[in-house]
Amino acid sequence: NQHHSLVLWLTGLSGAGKSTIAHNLEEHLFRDGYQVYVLDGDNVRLGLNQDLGFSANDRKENIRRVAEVARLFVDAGVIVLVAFISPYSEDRTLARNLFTAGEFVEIYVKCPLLVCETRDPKGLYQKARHKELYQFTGLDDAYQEPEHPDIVLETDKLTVEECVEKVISQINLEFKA
Ligand code: GGZ
Repeated sequence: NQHHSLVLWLTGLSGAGKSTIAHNLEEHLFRDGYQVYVLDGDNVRLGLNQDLGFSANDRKENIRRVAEVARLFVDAGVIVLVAFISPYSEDRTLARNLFTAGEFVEIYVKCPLLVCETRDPKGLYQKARHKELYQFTGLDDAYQEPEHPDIVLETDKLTVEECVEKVISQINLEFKA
């Protein structure tokens, strides 16, 4: 009961709620006494990955580096919450392969494109629709749905709190295993 480090890998469309859920989970786990850290676009794309854009190759490299950083955090004994679109199945598989089976939990933050587009918190979908932004995931770039996610969170049906509870109950089971 002492090796609690793992990766909670959140994947889903822009606006699905990955970062919000990750930060709420972080708070919950921190209060429970766990060492926890969130990796997302805000702290990785602005620094380590500032040389990368949104071409297929850049997204691939983005996810590869994020997975390697997550690996380091797990080695350091931290629960790492990873919140990137991570749209390509192949790249999520490469990420998963850096970890043992119990260390990697794939969480599909599932929300219909139309709902994400309606939320549009940063106005990016609108920009993409107006051709001011290209290769936007879900519009003119692919999002390959996870086929066997460990956890699915339907954010158009559940509150943030319900999503957090669902994850906590699932990973508690893994801790006891
Ligand atoms: C998708 C884009 C794009 C394009 C900028 N496609 O909702 P956000 O704003 O805060 O999150 C999105 C973020 C996606 O970066 P990721 O590193 O998660 O993507 S990937 O895993 O595919 O590498 C969005 C913003 O960056 N954004 N342009 N063209 N999202």
